Amino acid sequence: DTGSKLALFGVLLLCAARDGASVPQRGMLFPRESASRELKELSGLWDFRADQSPGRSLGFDSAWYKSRLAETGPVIDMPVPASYNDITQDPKLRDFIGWVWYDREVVVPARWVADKGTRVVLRVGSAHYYSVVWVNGVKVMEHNGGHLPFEAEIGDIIRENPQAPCRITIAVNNTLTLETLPPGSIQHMDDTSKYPNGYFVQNTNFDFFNYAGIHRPVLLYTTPKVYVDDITVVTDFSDNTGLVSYKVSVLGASTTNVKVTLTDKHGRCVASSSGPSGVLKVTDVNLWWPYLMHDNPGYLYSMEVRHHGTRDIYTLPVGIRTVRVTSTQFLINNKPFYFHGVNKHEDSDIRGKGLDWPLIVKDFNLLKWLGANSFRTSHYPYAEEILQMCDRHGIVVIDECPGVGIKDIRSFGNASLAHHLDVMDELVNRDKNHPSVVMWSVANEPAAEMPPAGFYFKMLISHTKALDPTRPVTFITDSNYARDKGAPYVDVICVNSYFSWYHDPGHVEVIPIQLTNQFENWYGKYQKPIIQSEYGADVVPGLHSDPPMMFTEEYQKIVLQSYHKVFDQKRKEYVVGELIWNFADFMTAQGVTRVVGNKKGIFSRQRQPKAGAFILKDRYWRLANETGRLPPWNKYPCLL
Ligand code: BDP
Repeated sequence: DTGSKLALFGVLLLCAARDGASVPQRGMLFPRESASRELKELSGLWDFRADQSPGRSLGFDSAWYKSRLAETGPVIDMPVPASYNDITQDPKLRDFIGWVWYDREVVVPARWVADKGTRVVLRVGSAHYYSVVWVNGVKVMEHNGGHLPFEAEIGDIIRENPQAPCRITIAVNNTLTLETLPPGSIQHMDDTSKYPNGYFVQNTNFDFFNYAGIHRPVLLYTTPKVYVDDITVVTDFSDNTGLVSYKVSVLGASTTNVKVTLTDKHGRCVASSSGPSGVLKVTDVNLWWPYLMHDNPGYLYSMEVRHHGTRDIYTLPVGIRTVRVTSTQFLINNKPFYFHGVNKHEDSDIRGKGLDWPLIVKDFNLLKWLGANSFRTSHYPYAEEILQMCDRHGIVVIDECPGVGIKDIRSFGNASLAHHLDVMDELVNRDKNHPSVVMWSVANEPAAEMPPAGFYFKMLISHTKALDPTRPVTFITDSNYARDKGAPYVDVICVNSYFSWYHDPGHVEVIPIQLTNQFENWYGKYQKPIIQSEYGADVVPGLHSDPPMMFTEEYQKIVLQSYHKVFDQKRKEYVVGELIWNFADFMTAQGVTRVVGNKKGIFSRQRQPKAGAFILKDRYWRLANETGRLPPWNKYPCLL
């Protein structure tokens, strides 16, 4: 009915109006304990309720944030972090659209409350997609967009009533509009001969399940009142000397009385400096190298930043390396780097997109087993915990923002562009210091042939380059090279193609000619290095046929092998990488082309290898042997 339709739009408008009111983000250093900083994780069970009212606005109308959720209606247990969709048996919750509410009480250590010189910060690692947060019924922040963290200082609120437990309420709305990232649209079905009253669906243009909820850890941490708010490092080297240019911003006082010390893996001080900016010189530097490119990949120094007045201490891991692109090469530390890697998703059974340490560690073990040296964070920023693993293990990252499924011309308007620029600000701000991140990807397969795309990508890419002049920028294309309006602005051309799958299905014999032409056309037009950023084929594990047929293990194998032959010719010229689609099977919306999700994984969703995984493993180790350094065998017993 019109009433509920209007109400839902009301809620969406509420979102839009709130956008401008978002808390400005300053530094977003990953929360770490130190002698001056404490941390309290709020992972575990929260109370939860989906607002099932027709307009989804009952929670706001009845001010559910004013008391415990359990006092205003029924609640269920909800784990944090996790997507809520697959946690219950209720199909309404799996496909829910609108506001869901979480709350829990927290015991705040008495000394945090007593000491007015302590800042208490509430941080949400990420929530999909629009969040409003209250502490003891007082709104403390809002955030537009999933995949990235947001935080607010809550010390004053908890000090108002030091005896009471601290109640945290988080309302999260997963609605996607033409102006969100990723974009989407709500469609109302008015034909009552076909649909129930007030029926609506969420349309999207991306190929993964629209999981929602609080996906990354929520925590409280403390800093002194005067504190290190942000650190930016840019690294370089000349001969044997590493150079770390740093900038520190201190908030809470005008003084920037800081001391910076760099120590090596053994805790030995290798350089130090005073003041808010400077250059640290490291003699006999250990550069940060990718996995399989060096005997000692992922070397990290520790940069301790100490504020004298309040003794605030923050320690940042620092990898010293350079990235540069020529017309035919991607260079790390001035040496040609070839991406032999994967595309991933944050996705698994039951927890959906929720951060899960066993899964993360398993995936890194699989990457190493495979001989993969890189991945792309298709199609959104991954948890910072994952990037930290990449830094430590030397896994190279193409860091992608959530600009996926930009297909509607209305999503190229000013409001969309402004939000997209904000998201790039947040992403670069969060990830700028990770040595593993070597390139920014501003979008995946946008409708780059549409007239507004030229202006849109020019703005977006130049903005990103201004934010970070040290890294190349790309966007991932699938469109015809001649019509692509964004390609002139990128540093590296990243192309997705599915020859013999979406085009000429079943005909692997077309791959050599079509793939060769793809590369020659793009290179001929732009003279920039090219990465095959996606290719692959679906496999239902256990299906076999010879001659190979689509969806069997044999078909995935022959598609991969046919692509590889062309890669081997073109990597001698200007192809600088190949990333399989996809590392593992993943959940998607339901549809006639998806059999319980996308099955292009070389591993199943449960991380068991398909035949294609062994093809890739042989190839990647061979490539590693040609282009880099195999690790000493005894260091990797799993490879024996
Ligand atoms: C590509 C998309 C990716 C899809 C893939 C596919 O970038 O998100 O999952 O196609 O269809 O075009 O498997």
